[in-house]
Amino acid sequence: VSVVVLYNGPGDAPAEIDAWRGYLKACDPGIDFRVWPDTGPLAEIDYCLAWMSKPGDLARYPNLKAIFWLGAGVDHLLKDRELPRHVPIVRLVDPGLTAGMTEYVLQHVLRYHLRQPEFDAFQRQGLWRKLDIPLAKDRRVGLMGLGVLGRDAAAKLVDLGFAVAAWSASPKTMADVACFHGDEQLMAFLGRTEILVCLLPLTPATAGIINARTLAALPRGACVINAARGGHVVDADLVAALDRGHIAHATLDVFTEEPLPVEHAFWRHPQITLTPHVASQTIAETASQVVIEGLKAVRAGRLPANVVDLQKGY
Ligand code: NDP
Ligand code: OXD
Repeated sequence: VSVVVLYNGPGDAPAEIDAWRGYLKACDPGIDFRVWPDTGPLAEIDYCLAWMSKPGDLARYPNLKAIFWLGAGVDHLLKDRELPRHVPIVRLVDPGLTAGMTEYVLQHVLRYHLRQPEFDAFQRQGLWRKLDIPLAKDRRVGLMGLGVLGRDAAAKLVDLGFAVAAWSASPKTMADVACFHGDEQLMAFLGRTEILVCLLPLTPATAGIINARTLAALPRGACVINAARGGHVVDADLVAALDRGHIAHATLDVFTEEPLPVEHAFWRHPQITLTPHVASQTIAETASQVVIEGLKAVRAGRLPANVVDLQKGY
């Protein structure tokens, strides 16, 4: 019997908790599933499935064997000063999560490619006005981050015929994608990018990466889609770039403070499209299968896939 605690943050929907219990027990009836804070004796807990856990909480389980983080980005987790670093910390790499993000990226890239914000503005003015729309091969999309999510989005954008580039930390190759890497190639990558999509992890190296300097490096009229973390964007710099028309439009799913405070300028900015951190969501149906595979690996004495590199911070 393995004792698993689901720590999905207070206020989580009971239906979702039931779904996790159901899927995990269907795969492994031996799992003793407990829901935080009703953990029972802390020494009995073998594994934690966690999202937005309370700092310090994961350090309380003396016999913990692994942490399964129920999200792809571990920036919140790594802020926990008492995080037990001796156990494998597995981030979520899940086909359902990847598919959701690719849908979001495609939706917003297509919307910009097809100039929908301009048609929306014409509609509000009662204007019947046509605009030229280039072939996809002449639309330059740039992905910051060519990891699990960036690669899938890039592949689907290539399928649609877009001129795709990507920027990563280390050198990469991908068919039909112009690959850039490292600080020294960032400006060249931005200079050729009309629609910028951020899918980076939030680390000290990427915090504030969408700022006055990098926005100015994009061609005039570029659009920005941030589906990674709010901390990637310097909010005031983005608003300034939108106000002077250098950036035409931005789609933002994530914010430095969530929920986004009511008084924040982003809410009412006419060139901003906002979603409440839903670009992709963890769904028990697919995520539970990934967790089960990880549990099997740890029990068999193997290192599970997608262990977070604590040195790199993602
Ligand atoms: P991965 O770790 O698979 O990929 C990260 C990519 O970013 C890699 O290509 C990596 O480069 C690159 N990168 C990291 N640091 C730098 C740097 N300093 N300079 C240039 N490139 C860098 O992550 P995922 O694709 O799984 O997820 C990306 C992020 O998406 C998550 O961290 C999370 O914050 C966000 N996310 C948001 C969701 C939402 O609903 N809004 C849902 C899911 C995820 P290299 O390959 O060389 O290491
Ligand atoms: C994630 C997220 O990191 O949902 O998975 O933001």
